[in-house]
Amino acid sequence: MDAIFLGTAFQKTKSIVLIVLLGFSLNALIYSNVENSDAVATTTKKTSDQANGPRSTNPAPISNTKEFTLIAEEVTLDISPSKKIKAWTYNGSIPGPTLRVTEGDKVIVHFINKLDLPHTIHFHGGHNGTVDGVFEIVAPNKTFTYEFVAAPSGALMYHCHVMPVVEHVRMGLYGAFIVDPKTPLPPAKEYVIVFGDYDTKDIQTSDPESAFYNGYENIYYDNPLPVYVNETARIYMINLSQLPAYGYHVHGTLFKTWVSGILMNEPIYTQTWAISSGDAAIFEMKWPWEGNYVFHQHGIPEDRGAMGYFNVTSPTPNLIDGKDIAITKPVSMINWQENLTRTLQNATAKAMEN
Ligand SMILES: [Cu+2]
Repeated sequence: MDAIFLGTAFQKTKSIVLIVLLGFSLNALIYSNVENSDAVATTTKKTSDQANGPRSTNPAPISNTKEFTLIAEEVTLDISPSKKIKAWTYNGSIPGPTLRVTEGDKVIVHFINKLDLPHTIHFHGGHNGTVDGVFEIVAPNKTFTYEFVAAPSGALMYHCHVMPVVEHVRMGLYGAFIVDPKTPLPPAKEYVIVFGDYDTKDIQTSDPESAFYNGYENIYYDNPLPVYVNETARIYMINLSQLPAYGYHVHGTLFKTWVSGILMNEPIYTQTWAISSGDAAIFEMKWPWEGNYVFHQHGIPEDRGAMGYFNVTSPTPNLIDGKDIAITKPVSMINWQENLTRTLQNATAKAMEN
């Protein structure tokens, strides 16, 4: 009996060892694919074509090099009509500039740290550990160059990763990193919304007094986002607040959501979609009626500045496709948004104050 029992136990142990070994090899296989950005790019293209349905017939852009310079600098800027704050910024605004590339591009980011403390740039998405922006601390007045191949396609982000990270991010060191798929998405009017927060008394509080889109309280309530009737609005939404996940809600329509902002995911229809800090989503929506359609982070943040609306109007006959309206060509509103943020924030550089 004992011998039989021992034999059975041995067989069972052998099976468990085999299963564990198989699990490890599978993990290793998956992990090595994720680590290899070329593999991610290949996988993404294959699945994103399947996931997003009809595409425009524009030829795929050839991969190339996209080079950026981000300068960490201290400025004084407005985050509401009554709140002027000292901010740490990339290139003088909260958020920093939206970096937009195409999947497969070689991305080169020159970082110059003009602040009095060490800082970094940590990108979300695929890259090797030598350019992760965590352990490669950049001292004051030093520079660092980040270089990697952009993947996967979707709404990603960048931010400082020096501890205490809550303070470094909340002070303003963050921005959107958009990776377009090699096969362009269908035409849409495109907006980038980076959700952030701030507190004038306690920079590390979990209950901040201000919550805002693109660095200014109620920015799109006072300056609504224009969209035409039946024109698709596409929102790249990125959460770099320090708040728990609140739902992004839009009035008058359901919207398509790409979970985590990753285009290889199949989109789903949602009425509200919660995004945690450090995560993102891509939304697409349209309205068959004129009107003002509110969007907000449902709950506490909407009363602290995270409220805006879409102003939907009927197109007039003289509109230019690709400039005013997205019929066969996309319309990017990102420059308009960045100019609006800069105008409202009215930043003053540290050196100029003295
Ligand atoms: Cu920092």
